[in-house]
Order: sequence, then C-alpha cells, then structure tokens
Amino acid sequence: MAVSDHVDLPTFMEGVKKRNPYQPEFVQAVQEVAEDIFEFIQDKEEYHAQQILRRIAEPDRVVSFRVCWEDDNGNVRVQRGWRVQNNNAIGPYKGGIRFHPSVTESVLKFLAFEQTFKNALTGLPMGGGKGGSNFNPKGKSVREIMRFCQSFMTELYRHIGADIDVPAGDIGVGGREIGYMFGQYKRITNNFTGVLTGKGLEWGGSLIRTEATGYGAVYFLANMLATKGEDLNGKTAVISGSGNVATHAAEKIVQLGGKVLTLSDSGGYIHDPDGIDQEKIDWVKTHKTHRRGRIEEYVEAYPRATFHAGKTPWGVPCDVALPCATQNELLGDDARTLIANGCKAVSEGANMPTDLEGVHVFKAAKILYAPGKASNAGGVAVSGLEMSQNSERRSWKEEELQQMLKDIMAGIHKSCLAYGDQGGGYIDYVKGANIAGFKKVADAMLAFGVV
Ligand code: NDP
Ligand code: 2IT
Repeated sequence: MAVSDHVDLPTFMEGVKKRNPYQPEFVQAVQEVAEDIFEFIQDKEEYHAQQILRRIAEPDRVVSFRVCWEDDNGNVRVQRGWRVQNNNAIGPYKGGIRFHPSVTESVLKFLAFEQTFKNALTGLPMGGGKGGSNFNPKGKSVREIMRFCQSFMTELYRHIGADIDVPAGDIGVGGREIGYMFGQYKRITNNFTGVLTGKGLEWGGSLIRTEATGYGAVYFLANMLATKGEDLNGKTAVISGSGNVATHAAEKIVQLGGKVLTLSDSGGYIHDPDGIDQEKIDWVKTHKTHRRGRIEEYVEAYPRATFHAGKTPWGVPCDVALPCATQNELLGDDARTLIANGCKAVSEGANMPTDLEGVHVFKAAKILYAPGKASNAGGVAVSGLEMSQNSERRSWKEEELQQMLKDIMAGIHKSCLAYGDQGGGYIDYVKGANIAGFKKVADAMLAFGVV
C-alpha cells in the first residue's frame, strides 16, 4: 500500500491547493465534498488504493480557447472560452454553459466537479462537465450575442457530441443562446443530433426543461418539509436571483400555496410584502428576459415593494429560503441571520451559493438544508430526459415528464436519507448527497481500472 493513499484531509487539501493555485472556487467545492468523503472511505481500502477522490478532483481535460467576434461598431473583441470535461465514468460529459464576466477556469472547474456528483444523483447516465466564457451579455445587442455564440461554437463543436459531451444553458445562456449555438453546430457538422439540451420545442427540445430546475428545487424542499410533517402552504419564502431558476422556483412556491417575498439581481433585491404572485412573476420573466431590464424597476410597476441596492435578501424574515442566483451569495453571517429569524429550510437552486462557513452554520443548527447538487438537479435531469427523447426521436407528454421530474427529485431525496440520516430526526443532506453521488461514480471508476 502506498503511503500517499492514506493522507489525512488537511494534507489532501494542501495538495489540491498546491496543484490549483488561484482557483479558490474549485478548492472550496473539493473541500466541501472531501469533508464527507474522507469519513466515508475511512474503512474502504479500495477507494484509497485506487485514489478515487484524487482522480475525480482532477478533470479529465480542460479545453481553453480564444473566441473572436465583431461588435456592432466593427471592433474586434476577444474573449476566452472553456469546456471542462471533469468525469465520464457513468455517461457522456453533461453540464451547462455560462456566459458571465466572472467566469474563470476556477469557476468552471468547480461547476464541472459539482456536476459530476449531481448528475450521478439523478440516476441517469450522465458524466460531469461545464463550459463558458467571460463574455458579458449585458448591454450587447441580440446580433452581437448571436455572433459571439457562433464564434464560441466554431471551436467548441470539435469537443462535443451526443455521446461525448452534451452542453446546456446556465447563467447568461438560455433558449436564445442555445438556438444560436445549435444552429452553428448543425451548419458546421451537417449533423442534426441531440448535442445540446434546452433546445426549442420545434427542434428537439423537451417540455418542462425550462421550468425543471426551479420546480425541482421546490419539490426537493417539499420532500424535506414532509420529513417534519409540514408542507409549503402558507409559508413565506425568500428567493435570490430573478433568472430562469429563481422565477420558476417562485412559480412553484406560489402554486403550492406559499408566499414569495423577494427576488434579486446583481444590483440588489426587491421586497414585496404583498407577495410576488403569478402575475408579478410573469412580469419579472418578461422584464428580465425580453426587455433585459433590471429588478429595481419592479418597484415602479408595484409601488408597495421596496428596492434595496447592493444587498442580498437574507435579512428578510422567512420560513424557507432559496438562493437561486450564483456561487457564494449566502455567507456565514447571512446563514446566522436566517436561522435567528426562524428560517426552517434552505433549498439551493444555484450552484454552491452558500460559502463553506455558511454550510457549517446550517449543519450545526441542524436545519433542513439541501446543497445545490441535490436540490437543483431537476434541470439536468430533464436534460437527461431530453437526450433520451432525442435518441428515440420522439417527444414525451408533459404529464409524463412532470411525473418523472417529481419522481427523480424524490429519488434524490431518498438517496440523501440513505447516507445522511444522523438519527434523532436530523438529516445531513450535504453528507447524504456527497456520499451517494460519490459512490456511484467511484464504483464505476473501480470497474475501469487505472485510467
Ligand atoms: P440566469 O442567467 O437566468 O439568471 C441568473 C440570475 O442570477 C440573474 O438574476 C442574475 O442577475 C443573478 N446573478 C448572476 N450572477 C450574479 C452575481 N455575481 N451576483 C448577484 N447576482 C447574480 O441563470 P440561471 O437562473 O439559469 O442560473 C442561476 C443559478 O442556478 C446558477 O448558479 C446556475 O449555475 C444554477 N443552475 C442553473 C440551472 C439551469 O437549468 N439554468 C440548473 C442548475 C443550476 P443579473 O441579471 O444582474 O446578472
Ligand atoms: O448546473 C446545472 O445543472 C445546469 N446548468 C444544467 C445542466 C444541464 O446539462 O442541463
């Protein structure tokens, strides 16, 4: 047995930090998983001997490329694009594409690492990947966005494929961008294939893919509340973000009888004491997507609401909270504030929205706390169903898909219970998700030997 096989957690993390300098998000994501996995594999010699965690924390490959495009004034612009293919032990690489100025290799490596466990939890055959660019869609014309997407795909196409790597949307990438990228893929390759998910319904997309992440996060929340004999009826909810995930989470909360008090964007949050009902959610969807407006304009349409510039919404008292914007948007002090104000449950719609200190605060308080890799898996799950429909060359009915999404979220909840039940009525969902996701990928890797 090699000495290095049995390093302790701090030594393992030292190595991760050393090998990934200036990549704090990636190191954070690995740390959060390693805290649980080290305990789990303590007495499992094979996982040590085969260096499984070390291998999952080393992406299969990171492709980085230049993306040139011309803006409306004829200026040449240069961005960086990436695809991180983290692990394909259980299926083709699968994960979204993010366009945001904060995108770095570290951010995409953390997202691809998380995606590996999340995709395993869905029970569908998908490996983990993520891609994107530091391109900022804000303030760009639709034509500029189209040209950028085409240029991005002109390089990306050679790295992806329906059985190789299947990208989808994420921050800054919705149906419109998927359309431009799919159009360019098809043009270059002359191949009409399910190479992207989140496609339009007319050209191979799946019903409920758009809604799936937000709806799934609320189904997961309802599953957690049910363990305490509770439901969402009459509960107040604080939600961050106002994009795809946030607006659909809000919609499902309202459908299940809850009251949504907040939404946000990078400019601040709005607080509507009357509740953000379906009509107001529709207004936000149109405003943010089609008018490309800011959330602060909500208070002009609904004057009883207030706008809080530069702030996150975690100080607003609530029964349940759903961070649905971005990573590290809910810090240790925010977690303490939520608990002090009586928040009973947190379901993450975003990826790693809670920082490590916040995670530890929620765990110590033993509240119902679902990490994104479990609670936001509904989106990629329906992406997996889109892949199946594309392979079958048919489309399933909405009711079938709604039921499958509910069943998959209930299945993930069950997997979390299997490994996270700590007794005394406390379920550590972080631990449950980490171990259940790890075990599936790890066991596949063991079968393949040293590759
Ligand atoms: P959208 O682009 O539709 O919306 C993103 C929202 O988050 C916007 O309101 C945006 O505000 C806000 N936001 C983005 N970056 C920041 C930031 N740095 N600070 C504050 N607010 C910010 O993206 P999605 O809704 O698709 O994604 C939201 C989260 O959900 C991400 O973490 C994503 O990885 C995760 N996720 C998405 C899935 C999907 O299917 N789309 C699946 C699973 C997880 P602004 O308009 O000001 O930029
Ligand atoms: O973080 C995520 O799970 C996504 N952005 C969705 C990925 C997908 O392939 O649907």
